Amino acid sequence: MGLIISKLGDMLLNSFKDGPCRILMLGLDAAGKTTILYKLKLNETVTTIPTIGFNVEEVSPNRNVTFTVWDVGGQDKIRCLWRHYYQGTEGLIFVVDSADSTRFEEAKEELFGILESQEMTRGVPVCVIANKQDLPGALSPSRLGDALSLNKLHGNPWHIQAAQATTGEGLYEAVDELARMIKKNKTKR
Ligand code: G3D
Ligand code: MG
Repeated sequence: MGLIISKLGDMLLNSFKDGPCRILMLGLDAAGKTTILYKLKLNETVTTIPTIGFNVEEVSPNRNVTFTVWDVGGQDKIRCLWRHYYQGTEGLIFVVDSADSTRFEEAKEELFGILESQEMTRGVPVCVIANKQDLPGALSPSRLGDALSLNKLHGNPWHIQAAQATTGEGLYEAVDELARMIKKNKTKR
């Protein structure tokens, strides 16, 4: 596991060496976002920006990349605050608890709402993390992708990655795939 973690650090440095890159990592509360930040060894630089009812975690593992993280879902009153953070987003990581079928619909609505909002970068690449694969009843990435209707994401390149944030499994692949999609997107423009 030590190897995986150190590879992750190297990969984060390598994948984003082409210039500043702004990544949002979003998902419903308890999906596993904070655990992922810690596994990526980003914990040492986590700054929490508390606003009324809205906690934003922001980390910069190196000069070129910023991860901005918050919980989505439910809080209609504070949605207007999200817009500011959408601007300039080059990649979206959307984390889902693959074992919590009671919240797939909510997760799907949030994901599509985020991508459709005015301030979000058109065609931003999306990596969905199908987290908590260790839990009984966890959906496989392909079945979770169906539950989230990812096939309806016509304007965005997307990928869904199986992961277990508690061990770090799948996180390397997720970030690597996102970096690949971002790079491809940049050369297209
Ligand atoms: P959030 O930041 O998206 O709200 P957290 O989510 O990272 O705080 O995680 C919520 C809970 O899910 C935590 O448990 C965390 O340990 C657990 N979790 C995260 N990833 C996994 C995983 O891959 N498998 C399992 N089984 N659990 C996971 P607690 O008990 O601390 O609330
Ligand atoms: Mg959290």
